[in-house]
Amino acid sequence: MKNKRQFILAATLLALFSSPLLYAFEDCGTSVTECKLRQTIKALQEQNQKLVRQLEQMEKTAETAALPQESTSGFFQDRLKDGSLGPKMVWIPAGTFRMGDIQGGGGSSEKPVHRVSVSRFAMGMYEVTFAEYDKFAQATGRTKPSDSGWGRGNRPVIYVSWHDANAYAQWLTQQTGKKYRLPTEAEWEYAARAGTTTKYWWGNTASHEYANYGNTKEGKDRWEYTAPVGSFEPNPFGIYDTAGNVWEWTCSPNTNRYDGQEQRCVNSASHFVLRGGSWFYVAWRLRSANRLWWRPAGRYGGGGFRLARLP
Ligand SMILES: [Ca+2]
Ligand SMILES: [Ca+2]
Repeated sequence: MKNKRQFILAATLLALFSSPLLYAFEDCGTSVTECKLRQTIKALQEQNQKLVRQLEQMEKTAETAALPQESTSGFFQDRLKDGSLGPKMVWIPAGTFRMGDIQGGGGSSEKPVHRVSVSRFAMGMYEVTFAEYDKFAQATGRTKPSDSGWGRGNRPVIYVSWHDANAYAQWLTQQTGKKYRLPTEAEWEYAARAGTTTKYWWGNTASHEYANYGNTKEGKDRWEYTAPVGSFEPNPFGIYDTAGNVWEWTCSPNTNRYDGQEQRCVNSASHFVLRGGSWFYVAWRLRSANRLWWRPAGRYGGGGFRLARLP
């Protein structure tokens, strides 16, 4: 009973001190002690609110600083240790898709067509460029790869082995604190299809209006060799040059037929899969389902890569 009385007293006092009415009569003067007590409580409440607001602001600032540089056009860039920005990355939503030779006419390694679920991840908006790779080579004392005289800067890096691509991903991971790696084959095809089931993301007919291939110039394709990245339209996910320009290394080992390895990243294999065709290859190789495989040490004028980044 005593506890109950104390509880009611405390609740009454709390209600009284919280009441805005009370403060309207603050200078009532009935009791100096009571008035001072009220004033102290009011001051403490105001101080408390001020601290809460300060804390909220500090949390907001900390969150903003930790966030990667987001842009309104759908990409983000993580910061490197020197304050500069990493490659432009695009979030790819989680989903399920049909992987493989949906339209027919593909190679035996593109079969069977099967359903694959992919978790949310980010994919490079472009193939990794010479500018990006050269920065890494410079910082780590690696030999800069040849550009065959076709130009560096925003052209896709070429003559990079699977090991080179992985070293770059590891360096970027260490620089940004975010996990970068090559995409698995499944992630690559899911990102390249961007919800489409056609041979190419733009339809079933090959076209130089959408990609650089065939070692020839035609229409919008004004390049015999590599084209600067982003010279054509992006696919529905907002990523460029999945079809053509340079082949892109994946972290999945080659298999004669799909057996689940296409959803895995491995550290070593006799051959790794590359995707997307290149400036040199025929249109058949640019199909979203097509697969090519090279030795991990192979460096070619048509071989580059694109990075994935985990959330
Ligand atoms: Ca061309
Ligand atoms: Ca490509």
